[in-house]
Order: sequence, then C-alpha cells, then structure tokens
Amino acid sequence: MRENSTVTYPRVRAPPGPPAPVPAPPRYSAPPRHCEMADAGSLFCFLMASCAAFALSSLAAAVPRLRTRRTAGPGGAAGPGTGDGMNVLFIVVDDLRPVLGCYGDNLVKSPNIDQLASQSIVFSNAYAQQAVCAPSRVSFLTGRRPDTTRLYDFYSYWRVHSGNYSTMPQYFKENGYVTMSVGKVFHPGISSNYSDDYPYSWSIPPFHPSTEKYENDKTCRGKDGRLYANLVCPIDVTEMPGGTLPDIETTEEAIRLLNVMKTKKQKFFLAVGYHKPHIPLRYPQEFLKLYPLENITLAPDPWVPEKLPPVAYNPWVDIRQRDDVKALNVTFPYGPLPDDFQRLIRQSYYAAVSYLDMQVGLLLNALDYVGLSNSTIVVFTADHGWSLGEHGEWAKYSNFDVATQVPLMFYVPRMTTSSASQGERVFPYLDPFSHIVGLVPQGQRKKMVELVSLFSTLAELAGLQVPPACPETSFHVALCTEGASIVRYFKSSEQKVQKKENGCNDTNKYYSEEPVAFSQYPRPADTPQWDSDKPKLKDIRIMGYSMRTIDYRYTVWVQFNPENFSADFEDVHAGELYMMETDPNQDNNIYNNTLHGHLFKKIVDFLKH
Ligand SMILES: [Ca+2]
Repeated sequence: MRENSTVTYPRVRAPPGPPAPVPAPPRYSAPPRHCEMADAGSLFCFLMASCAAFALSSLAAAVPRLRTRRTAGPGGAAGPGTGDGMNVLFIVVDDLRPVLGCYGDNLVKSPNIDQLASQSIVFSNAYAQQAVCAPSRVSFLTGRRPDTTRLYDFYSYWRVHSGNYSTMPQYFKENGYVTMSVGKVFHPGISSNYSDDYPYSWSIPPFHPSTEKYENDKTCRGKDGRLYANLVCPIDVTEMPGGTLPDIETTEEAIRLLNVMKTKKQKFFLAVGYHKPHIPLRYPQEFLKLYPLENITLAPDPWVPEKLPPVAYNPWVDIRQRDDVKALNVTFPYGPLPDDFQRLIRQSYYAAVSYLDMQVGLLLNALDYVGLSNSTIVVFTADHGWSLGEHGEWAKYSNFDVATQVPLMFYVPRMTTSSASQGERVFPYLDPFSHIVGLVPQGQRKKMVELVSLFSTLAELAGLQVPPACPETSFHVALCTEGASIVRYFKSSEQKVQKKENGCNDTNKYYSEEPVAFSQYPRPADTPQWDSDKPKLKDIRIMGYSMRTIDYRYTVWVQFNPENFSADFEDVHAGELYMMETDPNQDNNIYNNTLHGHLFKKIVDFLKH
C-alpha cells in the first residue's frame, strides 16, 4: 500500500513507508539569511535560515523525543478535549475547491489530506467571503467581512484604508506565540503592506520561495519544443529555474521551522500557504499518470445557464491570457473552450491537487517526525474555490458555490481523535501513486460555516480568550471579529446549538436558527467586461451579496458607490435564487418567478447589522 514513491525530487524526497519507523529527513537547501537582528543562539536567530545547520544538527536525536512528546508534550498540561496550550499549524491552499477524497470525490487522489481528515472534524459546507485571493485572505486573517476591511480588490492596506485591525496571527503573537509565515498566507503586495503584515502579524520575516518569481515565466514546454506561459503546464522539475518549485521550497522551509521549534518551549503558530492549484497549473508531470485523460469528464453543466443574469457571470480573463488558451481564439465573454481543452484543464487541476497533497503529506509527516503531532492543532483550508467549467465558467470571481466553497478541517489532538499510542504514527506519509481508499473523515459537520469565523475558532481551540464580537460599526475597534467561533459545532452535527444571550455569539443573532454563509462579489457593470473578474475599487458599480443556507442560495446584485462604500438595496440590478435539493449545481435561477421578499428582508437585515 505504501510503496516507495515513483516521484523523486532533487530536494524533498517522499520518505519511505513502513516498516521504517522514522523516515529519512529531507535535505535542506534554504538560502542563507542574516541574523544581525538578534544574538546568535536566540530564538530569532534559530528561526532564520542561516542558523539552519545548527538547528538541524540534532535532527537525528528526534527519535527518543518523539516518544517523550507523545505523553508529555507542550499540550500535556491540557485537559482532554481541549487544545489549550497547543501549537497551531495553519495550512491555507490557493484556489482549492473541495475536490478531495474526504469530500466524496472519487476521482481525485488526495490520500494525505484524507488521512488528516480521518483525524479531524471536517466541515462540508464552508464558504469564503469573497472568491478572490486578497479580499478573502484579509477577511479571514482579520476576522472581518470585506465590507469592513473595504478590500474588494488588491490595492489597499486595511490598517490605513479602513481600520487598524488586529489579525489572527497578531493575536497569537501577542499571547506569547512565535508566529511564522511560510509561502502565500497574506496576499503579497500592497494589500499586506508589501511585508505580509510583518512585524504586526509575525515574529520573524515571512518566508517566500526563491522560485516564486518564475511562476508566470515561460516554463511550459509546448509540442514544438519551445517554452510558453501556458495554463496547462506539467513540467520536469529538474528543468525548472532553480531546479525546484515554490511549493516544494515552502514545504522544506516549514519542515525546517518545525525542526527548530521542536526543541523550544515557546508555543508556535506556523502558517503555511501553498500556491497550487492556483494557475498556472504547473506541477511535476509525473502526476498526470494519476489521471488518464479517458477518465476525465466535462463539468456536469458546462454551459451558461439560460436564466443567469449577465452580471453574475465571470468571464475568466486570467485564463484567456495564458498562451495555450490565447491560441484557441475563444470569443469573449461566453465562447466556450473546446471540450478537449476543458478536459485538459480539469486533468491538470486534479494533478496539481495531488501534487499539493504530496506537499501536505510531507509536512504532516514531519510534524509527526519531530514529535509535535500530539501537541499541535492542524487547520486545513483554502482561500476560495475554482470553477472547472461549471456554468461555462472557469476560475473564481463569482458567487457560485464552486467559487466560494472551500475545504475546512480541524485536527485537535485528544479532541477530534484519541491520543496515539506510543510510537504510533499519526500522519505517516502516504504515496498518492498507491491507491489509498477507505479513509473517512473523523467527523463531518454539515452546518453552514464561514472563513471569517477562523479567527475566533482558532482562539477558542487554543485556549485563548475569544475576541469580542464586533459592534455594528467597528472601523475604530482594533480587536473584534465578525465571525462567531464554530467550536460549538464540533461536538455533534445533531446537537442543537444553544443560543447565548451575549458574548461572541452575538454575531450569529440574526441567523441562529438557520446557519447562513455570506459571500459577496463586486462588478464594474451589468454585463461582462474585461475587468468584471477583478474590478478596481474605483470602478465598482454593483455588489452581489449572497446568502447560502443548507436549502438555497439567494443573491442580490445591488448598486454600489465606491466613494462612500454604500450599497443601495433599493436599486437591485439582478437576483439569483437556487434551491439546492432540486438544483444542486445552481443552474436553474428561479429568482424572477418566486416570491422572495422574506429572503430579501433577511439579507438586508443581516448586512445592516
Ligand atoms: Ca486564491
């Protein structure tokens, strides 16, 4: 079942499976950094890469520590059923919709994420607040909705643009944690002050892979042997600039930091952000073998729905700009991609997911290896989803479930799973090339939940004081959240949630009987334009507010004024209503032939409070 991997890389190697109790450590090649800011031997210096050799010198000694930590790790003082005093490993993936084995996908090979799910509480209805990178990330990292961060595009930094809001990692840092960012956690650029919000959010400068800069270069070999900047881009890793890929570097650095932290007494919050399956779909070509093209189908509904208002449609401009798609001369905005090419995109998206799964597997394997699996909460999620041809659409940039729904799972030692026996591995690396079946989530929760709840949820799980619920207007409040903790859903999907009179559950007061997920998306015009996917703030004219319950999705597209950030609910441009029981793919919009005044009132009531 766990044979040696058929894929090897120059730097990170898939560790051998059983019977070897502890896999060989990966080789490290992190670039040298400076340690002037702290004395040699200090924690800061330890965490910086130039001290890596020193930090790793005791790697071989990890084996006895593995056993010790199982019973007396940092979490040892905590009582059962709580994550008090634990570390946090926060894994966030770019553009990953829940096409994973643990979410019922029978095609995708994701054994390592499935294994994590088998030890976790898995939320099967989790939603991002806006289906594009920077707005979603700033939202869940600050615990506030886009209307409060006022970030709908990529071009402002919330601390100066809307309010000096505390972030989730900042809160952990201020509560004694060493906080570290590896890879894409905040969206880079001005939306995180060109620093990933360092030093507010992080104890040490965030790490970015050195090969990240090649991501959009011409590195994909075409049939003519020349190099292109393609969308579909299976590659030979050894031929890549630097001989590696960003996510491989990210895994290496995260493992290095785990090795440093294993000997420290300080708790840590380690955020690891993976790039794939974000476009370009650039991944080691071996992963194509997992997905023979004859097994790849089109989306179940690869056409633009008849009753879809044009404002709701996203014209997938970023896809069109890739060399291979450009060569297809597809008409704008609705012209469909050729069926064969649709299959190629789907195939490569799945292959990129399996490549990601390998990285997650290596990372969790290392968590085991250094003896921290029993003292570290692991969260796995994504910033938003990605349309794979559904509704004639690709990419994100919409209010459809395929764009807003994300995987979300929490592994909390002794809470979501029983304590591992001495020496027993919690997360042994599983080879995606060996067909692993039968790993089911430890517990599934169907309640509608939102990423904006991550901040308060993780605070509660870690035993920190849960930040207060934000008041109606919170631009001047440094610490509050607009998402209530979802730890109350961990116990049982059947258990009724008690409504609290005050405290953090206030944010839920308008929908406590029926959990709702809210998302939104801005548009520059009523019909698809070249900037409909990513309008700049000054060009936003319409906002699509979306309310998703277990039974339906209701969306109203209303007039929006970017100068004062006001939405005019008396000026509704279009609407959508889909009933999930009869129309799970959201193709039959019944907004125009259904009475929905009560839904309109509900969404307006929520948004005005
Ligand atoms: Ca993203």
